[in-house]
Amino acid sequence: MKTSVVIVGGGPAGLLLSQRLHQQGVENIVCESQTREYVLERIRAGVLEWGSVEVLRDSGVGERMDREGHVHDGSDIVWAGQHRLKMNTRKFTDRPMMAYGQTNITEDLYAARDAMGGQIIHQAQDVALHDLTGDRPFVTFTRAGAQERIDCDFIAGCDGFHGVSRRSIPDGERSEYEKVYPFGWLGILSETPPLPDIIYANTERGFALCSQRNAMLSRYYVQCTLDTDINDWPDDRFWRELKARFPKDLADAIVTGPSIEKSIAPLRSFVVEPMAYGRLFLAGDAAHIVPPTGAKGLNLAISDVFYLSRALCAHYRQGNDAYLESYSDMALRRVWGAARFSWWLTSLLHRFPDQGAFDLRAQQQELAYLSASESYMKAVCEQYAGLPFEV
Ligand code: RFL
Ligand code: PHB
Repeated sequence: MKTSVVIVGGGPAGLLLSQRLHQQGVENIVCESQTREYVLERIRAGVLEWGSVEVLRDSGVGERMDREGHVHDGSDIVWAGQHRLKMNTRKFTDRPMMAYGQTNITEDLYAARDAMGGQIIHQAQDVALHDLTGDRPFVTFTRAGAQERIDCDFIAGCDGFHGVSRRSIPDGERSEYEKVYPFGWLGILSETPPLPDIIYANTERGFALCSQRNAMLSRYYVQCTLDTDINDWPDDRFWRELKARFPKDLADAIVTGPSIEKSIAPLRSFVVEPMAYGRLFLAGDAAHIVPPTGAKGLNLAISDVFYLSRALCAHYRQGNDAYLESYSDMALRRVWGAARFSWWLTSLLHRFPDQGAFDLRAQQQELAYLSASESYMKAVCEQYAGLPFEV
């Protein structure tokens, strides 16, 4: 086979890139190792920055999001069992946020790709990238036992943290920056009405979060230790622990019910530099992981794709490679902004095993200062709302 761009990975980053390139007449093939059903079953992100909302609309996948997504003014933080503050992005940055699930976005992208006749290969095994620094790179894989090959001009590595693309950059040519946190999030999805707001909690029992997908679908998380066994957490234990981490009025308002999904996510920060090597360009979780506290992972995948699609379209439509050449630097500036913010919010809201009395007081003081200082809150909201895209 032959195409202009092979996109490795059919998660949100790969599908959105495929859609945006196709809209501009740039041929591409998506090569995904799993089945479509598997990709659609992953329950992940739920909070979109307004910049992401606009990119999704511009990509022709905004219709259901605008109908079903919940536009809100930002998220709340409760702490010390009583104080409540709002990261009011609408007030401080003029930009609201949107609650709309990653599962829905992925469904919308698949529907849009199908409608345009996009080519997506599923269950591609042993995907390998070749000749990345030559003029004619290619991708090989096996499908149903047969070896296949796609020749192309460029390869987009959108295959997530465990994918093959990042590892195809030789060891000596890449730098990796990593921080692993000594806890995870135990999350559940339940078909119950959510609280009206997204609320993060810093409590002595550990972090917790009330979030939402739609009027009858709620998402909740509690901080857990890394050795937590999900089998030790039947629903009633989860609900008890969640409610114990919120002030009484909020705990009483949480509507409980059977969980329809339950999983544990360890927390990690990770960035690879550069995000390009020869004719390979990385986007999304393939290049960086942020702890979910800042709600930035999917938003970064979308901003990477915005930059990369613009760069590839400028190459094909105007013969201009300036954006391709600056892709890695430009994407990394935004990535580090979000990586720093996600690390900071994680540090502010969680209990760490080695946290001493001094650290705890400093954490509480920072929350008190955030409650008291409009200028500090404005700086936080600018980052929670999402830094602007570079022109
Ligand atoms: P994905 O979604 O991991 O998709 C990568 C795809 O590549 C495929 N793949 C391969 N294909 C071919 N060959 C190979 N060798 C391959 N290896 C892998 C995989 O099957 C998969 O389909 O990465 P992508 O597209 O970059 O998207 C990134 C987002 O999924 C991720 O950043 C977010 O989910 C992170 N995240 C959140 N982000 C937000 O912006 N807001 C949030 O509120 C938010 N909440 C979250 C989150 C992530 C979480 N977890 C589970 C880590 C909450 C949680 C709990
Ligand atoms: C979610 O709804 O899954 C969610 C919301 C906010 C976050 C992380 C995850 O910071």
